[in-house]
Amino acid sequence: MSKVCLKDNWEFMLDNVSLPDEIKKKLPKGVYKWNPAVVPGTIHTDLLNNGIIEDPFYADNELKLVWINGCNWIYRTVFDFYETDGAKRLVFEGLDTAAAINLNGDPLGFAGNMFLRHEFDVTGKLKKKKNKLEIIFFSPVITAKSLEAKYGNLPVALNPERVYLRKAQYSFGWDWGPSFPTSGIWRDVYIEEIPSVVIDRLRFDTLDLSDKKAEVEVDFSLKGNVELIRIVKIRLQHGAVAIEKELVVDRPEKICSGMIVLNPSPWYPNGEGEQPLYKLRIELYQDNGKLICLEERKVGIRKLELRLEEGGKPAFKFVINGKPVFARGFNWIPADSFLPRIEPDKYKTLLEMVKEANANMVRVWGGGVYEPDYFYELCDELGLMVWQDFMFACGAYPEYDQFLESVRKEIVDNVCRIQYHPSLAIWCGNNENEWIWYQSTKTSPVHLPGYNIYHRVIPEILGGIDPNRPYWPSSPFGNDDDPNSQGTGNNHQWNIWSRWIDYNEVSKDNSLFVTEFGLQGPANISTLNSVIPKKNRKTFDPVFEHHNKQIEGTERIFRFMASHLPVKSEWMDFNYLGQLNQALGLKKCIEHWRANMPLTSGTIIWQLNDCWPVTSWAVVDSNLIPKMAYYFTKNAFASRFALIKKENSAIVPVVVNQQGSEFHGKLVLKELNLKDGKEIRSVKAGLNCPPYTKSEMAPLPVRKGGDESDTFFVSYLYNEDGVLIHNNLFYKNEWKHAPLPEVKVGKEIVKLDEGYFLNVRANRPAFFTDFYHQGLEFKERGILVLPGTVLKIKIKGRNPDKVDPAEIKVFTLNDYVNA
Ligand code: BMA
Repeated sequence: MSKVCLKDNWEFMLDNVSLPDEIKKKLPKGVYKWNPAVVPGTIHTDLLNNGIIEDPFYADNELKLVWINGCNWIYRTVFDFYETDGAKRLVFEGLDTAAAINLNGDPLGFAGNMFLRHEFDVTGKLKKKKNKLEIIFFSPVITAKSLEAKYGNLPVALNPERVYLRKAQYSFGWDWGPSFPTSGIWRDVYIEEIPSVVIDRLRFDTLDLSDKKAEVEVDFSLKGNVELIRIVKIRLQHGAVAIEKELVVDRPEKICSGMIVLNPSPWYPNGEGEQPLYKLRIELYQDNGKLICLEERKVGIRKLELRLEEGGKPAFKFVINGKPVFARGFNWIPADSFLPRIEPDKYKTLLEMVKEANANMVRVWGGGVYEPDYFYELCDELGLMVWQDFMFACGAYPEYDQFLESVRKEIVDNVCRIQYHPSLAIWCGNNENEWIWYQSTKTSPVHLPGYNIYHRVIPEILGGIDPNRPYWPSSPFGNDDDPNSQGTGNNHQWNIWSRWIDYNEVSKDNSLFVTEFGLQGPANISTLNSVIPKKNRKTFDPVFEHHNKQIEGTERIFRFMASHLPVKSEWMDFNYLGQLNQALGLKKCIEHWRANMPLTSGTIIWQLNDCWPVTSWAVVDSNLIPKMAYYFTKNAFASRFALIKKENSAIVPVVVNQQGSEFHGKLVLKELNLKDGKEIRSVKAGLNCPPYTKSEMAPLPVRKGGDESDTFFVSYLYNEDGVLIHNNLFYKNEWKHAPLPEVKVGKEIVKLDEGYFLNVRANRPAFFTDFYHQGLEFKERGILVLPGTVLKIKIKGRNPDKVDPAEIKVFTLNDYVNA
C-alpha cells in the first residue's frame, strides 16, 4: 500500500464553546457553519476562500482580522478506507500548532509543535466506510498567553508570548510582517502502512577530499523488526560511475560505513564550480533476498570547514574543498504569511534569483520555519550554501521540561530530514537572542533564559547526529561578552539604518562576516498599487504606513534619502528615490566588505524576500518583482568585479578576483563629463590577478584645476577574450549635489529571437535610469545611459508588443536634481 493522502472533503467551523457571548455576537455569521476547507491550508486562507473575510493583505484589513487569533477552530473530514488490514499510521507532516486529534470519535492525541511531524498508530481504528477525522486547533495566542501566565514573562522583542509556542515566530507579527498567527493543517496528511523496518537518521558526510579520491561516510540507524535484515547494500552513483558496498549483518541497529570514491566530482557553491549530485541508494534485504526497505537521496561530495582562525588571528571563513569562499547572499524569510500557499514555483523563482544575483548563500532565518525538502534540493542544484538557523528569534526562551522535550524532538526531526544536503553549510542556534539580551542587560548571555538550548541541548544532539558540520550558537555571536563585537565571530550591522547611522560609515566596519545588514526600500509600484487603495497612495498616509512594519520605518527612508538624494514625497517619486536610496546603500556596504577581504569573508543581505506587500529591506518584493537594489546587489556580488573609491585626493580602482583561477584581463577607467558624457581622460591597465585576491590599481591623481564635482568615473572590466564582464560608476560627491543635465530618454520596444527588449538611448548622460509600467517588468534597473549608446533591456510581461512605449514611465536622477 502506498500513501493515502487525506486531501479531500475537509470542512471547518468555529469551535465556539469557549468564547464569551459578547465576542460571539461580533463574529461573521459564516464561521458558525461548516465551510469547505483546503488542506494543507490555514484558517485565514480558508476564511478568505469562503468569502467570510476580505484579503488580509489589502489596505489595513489586518487590523480587522485580529478576532481570528482568539478563536478555536475545528477541521474535519470523512473518508473511506478499504485496506484496513495490517498496521497503519496517520501522519501529519505539520500541524499549526496546538491541536487535539480525534478519529472516529476517539481521541488520538495532541500536537503542540508546528515544526514536528506527527505520527499516530491507527491500526485497528479504521473502518471501510465513513471514517471521521477531526482536529481542534486551539487559539495560538490564548495558548501562548496561558503558558506565559504559567511559566512567567520573558524579555522578548515584538510579541512576548510567542516564545512559548513552537510556531513560526514571524506569524505573530514582525518588523516586516503582519500579525497573522495562523492555525491549520499546514503540511500533508496521509495514512500509510507502518513499515516493518525503517531507515532512520540517515547521515551522509565527506570526511576527506583530494583530486584523486574522496572518503565519504554513510551512517543510519534501523528501527522496527531489525532481526529480518541480513544484507545491506549501499550504492553511490554519479553518471556511469557507481560504487557499491554490500554488508552482511546480524540484527543491525546502526550502520556506519565508509566508502572511497575515486576521481570524485566535488560539489561547489555557485561561482566556484559545478554542482554534481550523486545518487545514494540504500537497500535492506532479508535472508531470502527479498527487498524490505529502500531509500534514495541525492547527495554531494564536498568538504566544508568554517575557519575561525587564520595566521593566529580570528577569522570567520567558509573553506570549501580547500577554497576560501567569500559568502555572498541573502537572508530568507518565509515567502508568504500563509505558508501552505507557497507553491514550488515560488521557491524556484526566488532561489534562481539568488543564483542569478551572483550569490552563493541563503540564510534561513530563525523566526520562520525549517523549509520543505524542495527548498534544500533547489539549493543543492543551484549551488547555494545554506546557513540554517534553528527556529528561535529575538528573545529569551523558556526551559521547562516539556518545552525542552519538544525542542529536542524538533531538532532531531529537522536535522535528520535535511542533514544530507550538500548545500547545508552551517547550523546556527538562533537569531539575535544573545545579542538582544546583552544589549538590554549589559550582562553576559550566559544568564539568558534559553541559553541552555543553544549551548548545551543543540550541540549535544548535533554531536550524535551531525557531528561534522559547523555549529554556531547564535547570529551574531563571538568570543567576547558582547555577541556582536567586531573582533570575533559574525556580525549584524544594524548601526546603519536601525540606529540611524549613515551607510558611508560602513568604511569603518571590520566585521569578519556580516550575516545581516540592510536598508529599506518601498515595494514596487505595481505591487503596492495592488493593495493600497488609490486614495491612500500618499507617503504620509496611515494605510501606506501600515505597510511598513518597522517603527519609524518611513522616517528612516526620508533620513537616508536626505543625506544622498533629493527628497520627494509624491507617490511615484518617493518610490523611485526610496528604491534608489536602498540600492546605493547596499552597493556601498557590499563593495566595502568585498574589498575588505580577506579579513571580511561574507556579506549576507537582510533580506531577500517578503511575505506580503510591504516596504521592507527585501530586494525582491512579494510579487517576486526585483527592486532596484536587486540589480545593484547583483553587480556588487559579481565574483570578478571592480570598484572605484576615493582615497586622499586620488581615485583608486580595486579589482577583486573571487575565483579559483588567475584572472587575466583589462580594466579601463574613464573620467567623463557629467553634462555631456564626453571623455576627459581614460587609463587602461592589464590585469594578472591571482586567485582569491584583490588588487589595488595605480591611483589616478586629481586633475590639475579639476575638482571632479562636474565629472564622474566609470570602470569597465574585460576578461582575456575582451568580453566586458563588469562595469561600475562613481561620483565623488553626494548625488543630490551633482549638477546633472536635463536629459531626454528615447525608448522603443523591439522583438528579437530572445524575446522583447526596450531599446534605450539618451541625449546626455542619464543617471540611474529606471522604467515603470504596471504590466511589465524590466530586467535591468537604475542604469547609466550614455549618449551615443543604445542599451537593450529585456522585458518580461504579457504582450509587450501591444504596449505603447509612451506609456512606459521613465525615471532618471537627472529629473530630480535638475528640478
Ligand atoms: C534583525 C533580524 C530580524 C529583523 C531585521 C530587521 O533583527 O534578525 O529580526 O527583521 O533585523 O530589523
